[in-house]
Amino acid sequence: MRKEVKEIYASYGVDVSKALKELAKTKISLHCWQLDDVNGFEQEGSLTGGIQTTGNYPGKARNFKELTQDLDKALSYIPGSKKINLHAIYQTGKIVERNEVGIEQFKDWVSYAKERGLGLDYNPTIFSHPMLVDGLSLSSPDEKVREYWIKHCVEGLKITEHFAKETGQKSLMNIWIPDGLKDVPADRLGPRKRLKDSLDKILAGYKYDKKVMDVSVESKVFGIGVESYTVGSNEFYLNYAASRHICCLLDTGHFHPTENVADKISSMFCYYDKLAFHVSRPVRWDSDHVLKLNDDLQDVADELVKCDGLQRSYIGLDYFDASINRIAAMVIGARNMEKALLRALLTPWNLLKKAQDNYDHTKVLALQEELKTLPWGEVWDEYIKRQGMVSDAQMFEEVRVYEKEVLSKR
Ligand code: RNT
Ligand code: ZN
Repeated sequence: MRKEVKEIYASYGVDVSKALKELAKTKISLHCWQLDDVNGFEQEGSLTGGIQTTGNYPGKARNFKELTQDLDKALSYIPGSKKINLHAIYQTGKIVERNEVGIEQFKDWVSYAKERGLGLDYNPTIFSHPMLVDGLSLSSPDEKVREYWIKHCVEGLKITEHFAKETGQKSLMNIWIPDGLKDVPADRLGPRKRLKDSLDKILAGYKYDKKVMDVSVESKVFGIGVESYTVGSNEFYLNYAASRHICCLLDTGHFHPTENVADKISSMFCYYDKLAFHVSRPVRWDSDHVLKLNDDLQDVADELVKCDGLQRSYIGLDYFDASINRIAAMVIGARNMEKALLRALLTPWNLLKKAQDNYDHTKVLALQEELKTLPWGEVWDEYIKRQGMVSDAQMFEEVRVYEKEVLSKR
């Protein structure tokens, strides 16, 4: 990085070294499911629950060995503090029923994470399974179905606490369910009351250590096949999480396409100490495209920085593209998250806020636009170098070689 770059930012009151330090300690949870199209190790079944992967790019990881081999490759290009986000379907060893999945099934992952100094997050997998009767789980009218999934989540609390204690890093257990209806419901309230009751039973099912882990609930607006009604809507979970003192998770793909998810962050920080995120890129719907460094992503990163939310948020990524090289997909998306955070950290928010409070909206606009052409790319290159990593271009070349030498032979 040229010496002038630091000076340019300093002239706006921005300390580049401080920004780089803050970025390096901000944890990003990398979703293992990008590497195998949300398949997991239980079976080669189809993905159900209103989510879909499209594409059939060769070389998909088929087991723990291949997945961790690919993950290691991806991690070698992702700078910063990292955690791995797991789903119950990534259980290893002797495969057990979902409601039996426990610590034992994740000992391989715990050793993997500890050897690399990584944190771990956990998600009960409440999709792609026959116990989703008529697509319903925790809100099902059938008590047996609800109990099955409640048990799965209670076991999940123990797994998550174990992750935190073993890795020495805070862990998040996130609950997402696909429950909903294709057509206009006869009863909207009934399923929601049942979901509320099921969640209460989960939270009462195991007294987890709140100092080491959090639980979050993830809302959605609709899914494929459940277009008319989603039981776990945004309003449902926002109120549930606030009243139970747990985290509310915002997935940036789970809102109406013209809704600004970034705008929700400051409202939520007025009432919550911490937030959780699945950063994704919706294209016309919740399509889970790989993150691009676009305005939507930048807006989310900016809000997190402005709200002093970086160390108070669980930032997880959630995209899965099966039509391109999966390792490149994971790395490009993760690097874009980091780039957006870097740009946000290099922004003189104090100057901008002051101009707004002085009713100087012309200055706000002028400054916002002026900042766009500052040499943040050089700061990014410096960050990558300090992290001992190669450039974007070099990364792409190396992933191509890996594709030829490893992936294409699967
Ligand atoms: C689905 C949700 C959910 C999943 C992952 C696999 O719409 O976003 O978070 O993508 O749990
Ligand atoms: Zn999500």
